[in-house]
Amino acid sequence: MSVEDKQQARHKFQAVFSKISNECLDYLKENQMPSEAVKWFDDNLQYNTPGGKLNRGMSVVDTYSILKGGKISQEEYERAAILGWCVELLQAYFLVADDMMDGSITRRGQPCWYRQPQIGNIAINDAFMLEAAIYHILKLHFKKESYYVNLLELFHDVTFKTELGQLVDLITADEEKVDLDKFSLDKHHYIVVYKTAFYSFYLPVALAMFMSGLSDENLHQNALDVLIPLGEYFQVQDDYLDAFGKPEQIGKIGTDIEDNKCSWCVCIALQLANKEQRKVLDENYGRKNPEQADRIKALYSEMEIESKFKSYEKEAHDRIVSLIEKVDEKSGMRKEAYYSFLYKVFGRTK
Ligand code: GPP
Ligand code: MG
Ligand code: MG
Ligand code: MG
Repeated sequence: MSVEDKQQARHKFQAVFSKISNECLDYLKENQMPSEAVKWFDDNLQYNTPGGKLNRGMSVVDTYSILKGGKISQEEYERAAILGWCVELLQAYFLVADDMMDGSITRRGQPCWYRQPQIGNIAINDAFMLEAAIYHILKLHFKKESYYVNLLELFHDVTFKTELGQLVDLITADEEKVDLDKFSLDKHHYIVVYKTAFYSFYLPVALAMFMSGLSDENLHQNALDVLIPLGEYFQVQDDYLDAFGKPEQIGKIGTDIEDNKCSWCVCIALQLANKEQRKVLDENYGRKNPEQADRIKALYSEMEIESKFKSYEKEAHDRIVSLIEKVDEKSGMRKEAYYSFLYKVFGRTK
């Protein structure tokens, strides 16, 4: 797809957001909310929902279109896009809350929502409202569909799984007492599969599958077999970019080292460290002091974590391609649906 085509696809998708955000605001008006509350929710929706890469949301449309053989009507486009925006609302809900829990500074190139003047802890309620908007929109547009309960169960289950991952992420990152023995690649695997892979990769594809009548459990299990490894790879990239990406490019300032996170980078460093390097890790990781975080970054360079990441990336790419190649297209699933996802994330720099 050319840059112009991509831009156009983004605009078309964004147009659907105006419609669903207005439907959410109408609900507040029907409930006689004071105008300043309607404005507050509008600002919350606009600030937190449409400004990201939109990969997750647009993947619902792309996958649905691939499953339907490439041609879909305007009406079908709109319905798939509405489900896509529900994924983006879920993402917005998670990010508003995650930034508070991680004490982050910026997101998508602007201050995190909770850091805006006048917002602070109200952001907790704002996050809940972004989540509630999902179910309001699903009811408005999908209540009559035979797969409505499947959609509801899917959103609920994926949300619960993400929260499990977030819990392990948080309790493995004790900020009072740094104990690097708690970290391992196995622990990391669990955290990233749960906190990221289900909602970012399985959810968009599963929504498109339900919408196109593919609800067989085995088929969904097959989708998980490809999409969970893809999601794991995506979160390893996120961990890598947290330490090595430029804030102007990734739109956020990394906090994993200061937050004592069980990141892929520190897990690899721990595996390879000699005695002195381990000492540097023990004495500097997980501290709020920027000089200590810089010491860890210098150690990562010395230990060539960047080149370890490049090798991991190649290995993960080849492994995922071989998983995709195993897909049985007679089942109704299409390899192209997975490849389009892989191309969106492979080698990303933001
Ligand atoms: C990404 O973690 C995971 C999430 C955003 C899920 C949060 C889940 C909740 C239940 C709130 P991250 O902290 O590495 O993301 P980022 O680097 O974008 O802050
Ligand atoms: Mg975070
Ligand atoms: Mg986090
Ligand atoms: Mg991160």
